[in-house]
Amino acid sequence: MTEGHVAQAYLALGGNVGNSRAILDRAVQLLCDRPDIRLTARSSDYFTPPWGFKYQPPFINLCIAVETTLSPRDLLARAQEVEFKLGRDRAHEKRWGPRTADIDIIAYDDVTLDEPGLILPHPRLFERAFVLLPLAEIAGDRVIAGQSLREALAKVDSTGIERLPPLR
Ligand code: A4P
Ligand code: MG
Repeated sequence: MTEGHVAQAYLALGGNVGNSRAILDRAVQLLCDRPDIRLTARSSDYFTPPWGFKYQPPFINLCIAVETTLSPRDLLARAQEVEFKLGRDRAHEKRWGPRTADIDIIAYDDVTLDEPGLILPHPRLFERAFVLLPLAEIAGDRVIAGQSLREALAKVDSTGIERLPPLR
């Protein structure tokens, strides 16, 4: 990574179809398998009760930090490519329903953006313990929209969320 601006971004991953821990592990590998994106931190995996649409299996969630020379748009494209490779089928899923691998960009430097198809920071970040808990593990002091992730985490309900021991 030698050319251009190197941004720091946080991504949230989740899934509840198939062997989610293995699928999300693969997602992290696929996201970071090129020189334009480098993994700098990874949270534990978390077992999380379904949020939004409640009548579906529990999720596995985790967050990663990366350094990247990709633009926000190109990073989103990369994330969606990985979702697709892992068998996500957007045409046949319902909003907030089951999925094999969902990858959201939570923050990209301090960029704020509100465009069709890309909003930064992620608009529902502060409502979601399943994002804030893993994110605070790797970036508790990080301030997004004026709040540290640790402070934000203290305001949400984390009932039922379990941090899982490493797989290997
Ligand atoms: N989009 C806009 N901004 C962004 C961004 N910052 N990062 C657009 C990623 N995508 C962004 O995405 C819909 C569109 O959002 C994309 O086309 C992209 O251009 P989607 O993944 O199909 O999202 P969605 O499911 O309709 O809504 P949303 O709010 O992203 O929900 P999630 O998080 O994807 O919902 N419960 C638990 N415990 N854990 C989960 O992981 N996930 C969901 C799925 C529901 N309940 C959950 C979980
Ligand atoms: Mg999403």
